[in-house]
Amino acid sequence: MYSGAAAAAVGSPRRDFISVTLGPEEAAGVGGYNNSKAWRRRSCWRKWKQLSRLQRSVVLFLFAFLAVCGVISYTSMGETWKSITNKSLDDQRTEQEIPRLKLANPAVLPAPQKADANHGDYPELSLQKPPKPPHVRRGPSNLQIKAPRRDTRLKTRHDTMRAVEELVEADKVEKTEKSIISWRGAVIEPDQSTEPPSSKITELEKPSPVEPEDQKEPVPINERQLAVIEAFRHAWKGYKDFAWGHDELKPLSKSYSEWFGLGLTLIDALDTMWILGLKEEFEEARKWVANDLVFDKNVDVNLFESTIRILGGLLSTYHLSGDSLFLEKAKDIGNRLMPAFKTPSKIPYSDVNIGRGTAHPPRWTSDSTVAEVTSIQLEFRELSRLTGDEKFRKAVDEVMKHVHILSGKNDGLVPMFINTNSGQFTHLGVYTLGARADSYYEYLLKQWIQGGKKENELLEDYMRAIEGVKKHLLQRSEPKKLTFVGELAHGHFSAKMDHLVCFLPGTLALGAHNGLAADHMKLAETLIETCYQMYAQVETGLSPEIVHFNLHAQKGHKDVEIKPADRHNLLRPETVESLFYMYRFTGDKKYQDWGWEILQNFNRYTRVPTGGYTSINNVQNPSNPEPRDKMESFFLGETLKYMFLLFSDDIDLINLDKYVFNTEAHPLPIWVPG
Ligand code: DMJ
Repeated sequence: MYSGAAAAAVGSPRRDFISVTLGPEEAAGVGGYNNSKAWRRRSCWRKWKQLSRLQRSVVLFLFAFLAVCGVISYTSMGETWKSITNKSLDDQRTEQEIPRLKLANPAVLPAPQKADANHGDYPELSLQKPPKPPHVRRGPSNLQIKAPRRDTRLKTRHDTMRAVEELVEADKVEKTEKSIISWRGAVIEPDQSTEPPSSKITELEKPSPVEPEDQKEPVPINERQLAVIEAFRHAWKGYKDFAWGHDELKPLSKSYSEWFGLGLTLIDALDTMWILGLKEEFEEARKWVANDLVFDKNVDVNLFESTIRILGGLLSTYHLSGDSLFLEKAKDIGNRLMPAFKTPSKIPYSDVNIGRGTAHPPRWTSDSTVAEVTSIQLEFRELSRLTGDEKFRKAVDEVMKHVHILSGKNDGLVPMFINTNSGQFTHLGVYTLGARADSYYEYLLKQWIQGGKKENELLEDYMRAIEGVKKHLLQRSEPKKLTFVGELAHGHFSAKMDHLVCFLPGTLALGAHNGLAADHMKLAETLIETCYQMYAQVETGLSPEIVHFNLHAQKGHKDVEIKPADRHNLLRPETVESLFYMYRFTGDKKYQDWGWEILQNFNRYTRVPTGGYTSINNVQNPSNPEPRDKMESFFLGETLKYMFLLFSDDIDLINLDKYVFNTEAHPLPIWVPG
């Protein structure tokens, strides 16, 4: 209440300050008190008149200001009220909008828990931003950190805003996609090759912003997929009953074999179980990883094999499940493998003792295998991205850079050995796409894809190598004129082809899908036909480990000849792997049918009734294929996984624009620029 004469507020002479005075009685708090309405009105009016014009305007302005504020807050309260009273109506509308906006129930996993608890173990690691949580459609539900239910998710304005942002993002992606020429599932970016080289790999640090994978109704599992699940369960039963926690099942002797003593089959199979939706099996295996998987062991492991199977398997399972246990284990094994890189040339040794932290080459040589030292990159690069620790990536990148400039190649084709002291290729003059060189070519392309197609040296090496294959290694057989990939030894062509080479059609198709030359796809089509014939022309319908093609027509001879030493089958995945890529990119059902034949023949000749599948010694003898009593871990890690994916019509089941498979079929995310 303002009145009277006592200066209460501001005694400044400046005109733009208000000087308010209080009457002596009020100021003193004494005097008569008349509270009649008329008196109050009169008194107010008198006081109003006593104010200067400036004071009056200020007061009026304040009133006006307060009035405006009042109106605004009334409106917003009204909206809140309305939203409360219309809540159910609003909810219904939101529900109806969901399908239209394509935002329904995104299966957003919360960010995988960081491994804070273990910081003490790895003081040098500064954890990077956790990856954007992967979206999951399959897998044990109680291990998924579930998205809130749709109705609660979209209730708040914040969530709606987020949903709209996602929509805008999705729209952007869609627009980008529209500028791309595509055929069923295949993507060709016309100006890929014009992209400027970039060594700024640090830009590529974020995981792909994957679309929620469960937006659509899950595609129902079909009969062939069910047959794969049945096969997996049968194999798993044998492993569980007789080899639990060991490296490989010996299904006939109902026992196991150890290679590294690290539960190789179990780890290799983790993400397969996730993809096949085998909840119980996955949970049980997870428990074993949590309680029994120990890397602090005085044991020599092969760097390449443990990287692709163990590190790769743990990383992909981490991505699919969002469960930080697997990342912790991946970091542990990753760190323990690092001593392998301590060599004079930085080309890693083949073997590491993961308990002692020492590494060494094989006893008889100081050479490493070229495919081995150049096929560990996807895994270590991903480990660096997840942990923020560059040492993993630096170590493997250095190998690639070194090999990139190394002499001794033949039109991009590499020899099979490299010396860990000198860093030079050894045993020059022998070139193959099979054992000891195979995945060098595969990883050139796949690293380029993983890194967002920016590392041009990788692409150059890949393109040159494929030209080298065309120039030196391709031939056609008789009588069917199958195109095959042979070998070159000191200038002499050999019509020998390992089953391992059958990764190539899939890789070529993947390259074409990513914008590389269309003739790569043509070559892929002819080569996969050849790989299929390596099965179809054999008595059991299963391919041997190695075939020799006939270059000249001979009466009564097929294209494929098999030497006695080569007629075993180890349940390998390469042909099925390529069939999967071919089907994904072309939609041609014949690839599924071929895969189905192969699965049936595995069931016919390699299935052991008491559980498990076995490698066989003689693919040419259906009445006695001579079981070898061993189920390799890649049968569960790769062969059955690719079978299941081959029979699926759901291109989002491990979308090939979001994931790249390592050479052991463990999917790792493709990075997008941060
Ligand atoms: C697997 O370990 C990998 O696929 C590797 O690249 C080659 N050998 C086996 C499967 O045949």
